[in-house]
Amino acid sequence: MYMKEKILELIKQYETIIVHRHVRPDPDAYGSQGGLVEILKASFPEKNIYAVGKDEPTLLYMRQLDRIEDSVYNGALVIVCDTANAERICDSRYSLGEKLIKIDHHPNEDPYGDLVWVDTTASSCSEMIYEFYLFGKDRGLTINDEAARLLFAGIVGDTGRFLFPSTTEKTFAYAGDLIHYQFSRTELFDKMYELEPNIIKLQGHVLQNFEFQDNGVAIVKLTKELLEEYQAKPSEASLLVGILGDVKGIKAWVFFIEEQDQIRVRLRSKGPIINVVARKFNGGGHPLAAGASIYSWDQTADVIRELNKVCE
Ligand SMILES: [Mn+2]
Repeated sequence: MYMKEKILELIKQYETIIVHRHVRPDPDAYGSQGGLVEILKASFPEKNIYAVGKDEPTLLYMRQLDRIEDSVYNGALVIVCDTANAERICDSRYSLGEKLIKIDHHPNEDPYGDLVWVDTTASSCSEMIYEFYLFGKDRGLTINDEAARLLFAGIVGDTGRFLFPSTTEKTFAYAGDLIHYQFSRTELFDKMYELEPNIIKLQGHVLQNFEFQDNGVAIVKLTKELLEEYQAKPSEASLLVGILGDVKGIKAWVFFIEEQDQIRVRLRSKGPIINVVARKFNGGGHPLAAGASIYSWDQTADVIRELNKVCE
């Protein structure tokens, strides 16, 4: 409670507030960032409030980002949503502001910022932003339909449509609140889960070809050549990582997705803690959903060995 109060006090003190989120954004990154910006704009129309970062083509339905000059950071308050480590903050200018706030639900490995509000029991950062609104609604905070749409999308995204164990009674209660606002859930769900025909076909390839070991570990390797064959971008291939969760007997799995200059390692688990594996390869994330990068196909054997260790 105390931290939310301090954050609200700081927000009230600043005329310019710039909100960031992580690189390779997902709906929760956009949702928490955009939801917070909409709440602050509705609450403090006299302030200058911006959402910044690189556009993600697959998430344009969520929000347009603001383009701002470096000088806007002079004397500004910067808030970063949904980002565990400072290196993962999209737009490195976050450090140009006067004060920095971190709001996140990942393990607090890098407590950057003057104020740090981390709640690892929250399903999503969007859930935290709604909680922040609930805290502040009698202290000057207002919400609008667009904020509700963005926060709902963030919660839906990070909980896998309320399927993951991170989904709590509070998550459902907040989602229940949010659907009272005016936005089309059908339209939102269509945008969130529609896939291009070529990506559906790539999904078929993954389902036909994943390697399944006796110990419940599954492995998928998507080379540059294969992605070219399906005309799929690495970011699109990443959208498929969750599909192996339905395999009977699966414990944990890894997707290796080749990009221009690296191979992205995307780890998922139904129990074994796999962010420890990600950390061994300069990555990180949640206990059951994490990522890292390697630089040659030879290294995949090292990742698989570490993944097997945590699944023993
Ligand atoms: Mn998140």
